[in-house]
Amino acid sequence: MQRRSVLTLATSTAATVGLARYAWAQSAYKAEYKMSTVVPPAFAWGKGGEIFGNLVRERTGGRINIKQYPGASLVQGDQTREFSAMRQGIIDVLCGAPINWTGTVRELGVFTLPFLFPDHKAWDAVMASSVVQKDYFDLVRKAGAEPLAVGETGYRQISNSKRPIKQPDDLKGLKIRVVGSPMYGEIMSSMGANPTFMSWADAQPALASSAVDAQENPLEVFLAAKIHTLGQKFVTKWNYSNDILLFAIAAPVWQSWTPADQKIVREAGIDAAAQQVQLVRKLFAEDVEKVKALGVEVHVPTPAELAQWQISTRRTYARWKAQTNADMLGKIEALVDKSRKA
Ligand code: X2X
Repeated sequence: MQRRSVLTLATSTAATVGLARYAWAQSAYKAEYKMSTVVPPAFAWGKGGEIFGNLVRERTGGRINIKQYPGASLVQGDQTREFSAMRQGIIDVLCGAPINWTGTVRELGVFTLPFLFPDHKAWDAVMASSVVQKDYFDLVRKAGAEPLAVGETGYRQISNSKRPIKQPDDLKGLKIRVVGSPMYGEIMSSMGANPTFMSWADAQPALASSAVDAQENPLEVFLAAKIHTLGQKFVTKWNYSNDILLFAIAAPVWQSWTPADQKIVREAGIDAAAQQVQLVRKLFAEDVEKVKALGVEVHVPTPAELAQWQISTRRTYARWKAQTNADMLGKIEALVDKSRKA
């Protein structure tokens, strides 16, 4: 009898501890998880964030409520501070272009080197590689976030208010707004342009007031933000850089969720990323016609012109390959080569 009651006591104590842990886990859930995106859902990128938040909310029955803060408003519009703000607990969920975070973790910009991906076939071959994904995801984990999935920011194209840009010399003397990595600045200055770093929030007034002559962004961004109304009359679709769109959760937040919820969130990230990539590709296929319809002159470079651009960025490429992650880039280059021959 005595033995039995000791056992009962032990069992009920274990149950209480278990329950307490469960209750703790539940109460550790926040009422709202803050997600930063640079642009709102009218852009494919912001839409990807919106889709993700909605899927998580639906599939967890509202247990995990992700709220989107577009305009990088959690960091007062300074998108280059997103990653460090995530580390400080100001941002819980990232849905962004790692190029913006290279000031915090340089290697995260490994996909953005000039003319690395000649086309979507190459881009897909690299992103489908479990080896590259593991390398990259390990890097993100080491930096303090749990990576979920990879979408696509989109091929970045150059626009300006002065003249058609068909060869590197045409960039001479142009004041161009760039963001993210100093690498973008180097690419531009190596061709004789004058790069100025500024956030997306500051870029639009700077274009409107002609403080800068040029900018570079995916054409779906050009269209959604109506950049043609800011005096940008010439576009060159040179496909020089195409970053991923990383869906990731701040490590302490990720650890506060039950394994079952982690699974739901990861799957939601993968589904949202797939939908976002589809949307970006659809917009990419239509962009030249849409931009032309606004009265903007669009130049699509010939293969010979593209080769010239590539040559002019070779030194910058080599420098940044060495400075980011030469090992991972070697693997990426091999996959790109293979996709060209396939
Ligand atoms: O600011 C930009 O140019 C944008 C929206 O493309 C990025 O955040 C990299």
